[in-house]
Amino acid sequence: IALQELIGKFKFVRILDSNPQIKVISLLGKIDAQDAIVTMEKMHFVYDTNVLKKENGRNTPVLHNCEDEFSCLKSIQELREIASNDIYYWGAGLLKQDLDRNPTAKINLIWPATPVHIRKYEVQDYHMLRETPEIYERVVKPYIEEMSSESRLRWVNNILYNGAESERVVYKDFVEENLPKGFLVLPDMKWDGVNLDSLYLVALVFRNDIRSLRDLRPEHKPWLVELLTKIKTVIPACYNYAIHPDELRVFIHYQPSYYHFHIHIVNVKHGGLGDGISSGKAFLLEEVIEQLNYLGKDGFAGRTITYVLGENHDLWNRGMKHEIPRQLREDGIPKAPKVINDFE
Ligand code: M7G
Repeated sequence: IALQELIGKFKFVRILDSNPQIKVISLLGKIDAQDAIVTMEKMHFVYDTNVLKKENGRNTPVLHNCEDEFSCLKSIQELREIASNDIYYWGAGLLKQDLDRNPTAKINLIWPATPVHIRKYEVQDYHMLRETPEIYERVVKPYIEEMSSESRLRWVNNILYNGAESERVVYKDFVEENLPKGFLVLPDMKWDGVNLDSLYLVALVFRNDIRSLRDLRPEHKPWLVELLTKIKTVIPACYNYAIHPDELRVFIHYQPSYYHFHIHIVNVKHGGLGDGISSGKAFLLEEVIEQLNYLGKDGFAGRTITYVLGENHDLWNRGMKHEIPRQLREDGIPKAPKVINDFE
């Protein structure tokens, strides 16, 4: 069924979250009596085609005058002044839109959405916590096992083995007799696929023995180095060197949403991604590789990892919420007093 048809049937239930900074809103609703999540993101401005100018051997994108009918200023159809003061003026404008050349919003749909999806998109409180190897073994590992079901990872396997999104794959490194080493890179669901400023790709590996950062051991180092080198070689070439290897932020998430090893590849200038590129969630692949030099043979399974966890995450109720007061006690950090008087 096509996206348009599904969106047409969407019956609104409630707003899950709204973020004015990244201009994203997530709505919960029903489509054919099943839960659906629609996420809408206002698109970035169009400016005239980047001019690629050779400078010191690099193709430097130059942002030049907005001449295109959809470019920033040219696209203003109506303009109303809100107020002015001295040399300052501000107003509201209506911009010319076009489905292909200047769409208004990027619209994502998850349907049927599971309770895990709904909780992930719902506004929630976040906490910093330490995951020790012991907590990992006791709480997190069993959870990861449950989350590695065929249905949860179907989209990954569809891409790797069933040709899903195949026309969008930008690079496939695949040697039949050496499948475990192979990987492919394609545009992430988070990217509009057009604006290089917000380039967001995801690399999926063919091997399925690595569920997360926790499974990385020193023996994986050469493989990871090779992956990273290939990514930094191939991706700039795929985009005609409008982006350079040193402009790619390459990282993995812990905790990820999907426990099949994958790598996020994002334009370094793209910061507006909620918590997706924050410390406490994103771990730079270079740093991960470097740490493997110092971790023992158990690699990341033997390390305490500090990260951010939301209260809607299943791990929160499976034990993490009890770890936090325990850790604060252990650190000698006093509890907040029960009654806080107003400051005089
Ligand atoms: P993650 O770290 O497991 O989750 O990354 P999170 O970043 O969502 O917390 C999985 C990545 O895969 C995310 O960047 C998703 O946007 C992306 N992704 C998820 N799905 C279901 C798809 C999909 O079907 N196709 C593509 N191309 N990307 C997806």
